[in-house]
Amino acid sequence: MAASASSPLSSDFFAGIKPVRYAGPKSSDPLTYRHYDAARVVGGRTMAEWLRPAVCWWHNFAWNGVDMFGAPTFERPWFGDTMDHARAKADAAFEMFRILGVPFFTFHDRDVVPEGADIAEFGRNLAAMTDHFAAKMQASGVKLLWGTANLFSHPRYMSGAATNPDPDVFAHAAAQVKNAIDATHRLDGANYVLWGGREGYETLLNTDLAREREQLGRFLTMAVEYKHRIGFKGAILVEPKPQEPSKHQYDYDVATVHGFLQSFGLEREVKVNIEVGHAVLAGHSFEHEVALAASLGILGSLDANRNDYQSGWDTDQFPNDAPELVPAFYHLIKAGGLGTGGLNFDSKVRRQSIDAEDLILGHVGGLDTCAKALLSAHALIEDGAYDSFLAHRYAGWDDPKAKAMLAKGATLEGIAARVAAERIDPKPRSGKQEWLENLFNRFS
Ligand code: XLS
Ligand code: NI
Ligand code: NI
Repeated sequence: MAASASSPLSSDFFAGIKPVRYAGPKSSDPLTYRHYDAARVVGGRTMAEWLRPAVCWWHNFAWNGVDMFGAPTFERPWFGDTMDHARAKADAAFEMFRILGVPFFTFHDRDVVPEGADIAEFGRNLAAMTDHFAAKMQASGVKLLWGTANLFSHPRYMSGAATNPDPDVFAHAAAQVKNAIDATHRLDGANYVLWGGREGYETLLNTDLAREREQLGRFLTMAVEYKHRIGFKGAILVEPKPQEPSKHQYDYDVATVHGFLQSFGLEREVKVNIEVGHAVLAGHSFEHEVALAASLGILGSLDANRNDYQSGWDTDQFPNDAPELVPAFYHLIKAGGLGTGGLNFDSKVRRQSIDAEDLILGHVGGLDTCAKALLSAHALIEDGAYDSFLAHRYAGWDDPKAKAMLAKGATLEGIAARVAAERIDPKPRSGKQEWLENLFNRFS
């Protein structure tokens, strides 16, 4: 089949690297999984079903190791902006998926094809590459966790995409998102993501907040309407982030996104893709964002990459600290899993990590870290002490008089009368933080 033919630029980039297998916690071979055992059943589901891990296109195959002070450090045979390069990139990507044994991938339109001369050519390139991917997905069994559009790299988007003061930029972004949803739909993607990197401001002095918010709400509504019109079954996800690259983004954190969705009547249509590093940038913990999204019914998917705590920006590193992830995985399991979502490694190797093997090692470590956190959180739940602590702490609310205070018709004066009649005088009770921290440590 022509569409799946390899590019003449294809290489043996990963030559000599064998498929990564599960070898158990005692393994000292760095190219084996010590905790991620895809088929192992934990709490009624396989590890692969809980985690639904995905490799991202941009950091692994498009990023070249550049930073603000230095030139690219990576040499990859597929670097270049032609369709032949794009096909060589796809060959390398699917080879990496095979080595890692991961079931999913994610991509931006711009990661996978050249933009060409105009949006029409960009659309044609993307449609052609979509056919190419479809054949490779069919042959490998690898699936698409989500697709998205890059509405932040090109200079036309420097003042925003949907929130741009220029309506022609809004229109261009709409056309690009339409094409990216089409590609995601054609590939049977489980979700479609919108991350608003430029949807915010650099200075409030040049910004009409009210207008930009309306534009973004309208844009998101049209994306949801389009999804239904074409019969795309995946979830639409917004990825919260407080700042970077813009100084302030409208999708600041889970709570902000939920309020935004409610203003436009989209809270049952759109969920969130929560990124570990973004949660930290927003001044929260990852578990806070996961727990809040689950409680609001908008937990969609996760980007598992962490930040370096000393740097203060989105460093997109592979997760490497399992105990730190246990509280978030507790909430994930309690929520019944991620549904159509998964665990995307929106992570990149450091710019000194120039070997093919480094790409594999990063994912092996990241996946093992998440698998270990899953096992710990599951053991914590099985033990039961934590859940019974929580139940006990709020047990007073099971009392009918307590429930009545929250029911419609309850009034402050009615409650005040009861407090007087029953001489209510609550005594402080310990919050037991140290006991809880020690308990979590026992399972980490
Ligand atoms: C950037 C975001 C981005 C999204 C996809 O910080 O994490 O990579 O995941 O556009
Ligand atoms: Ni990010
Ligand atoms: Ni991300």
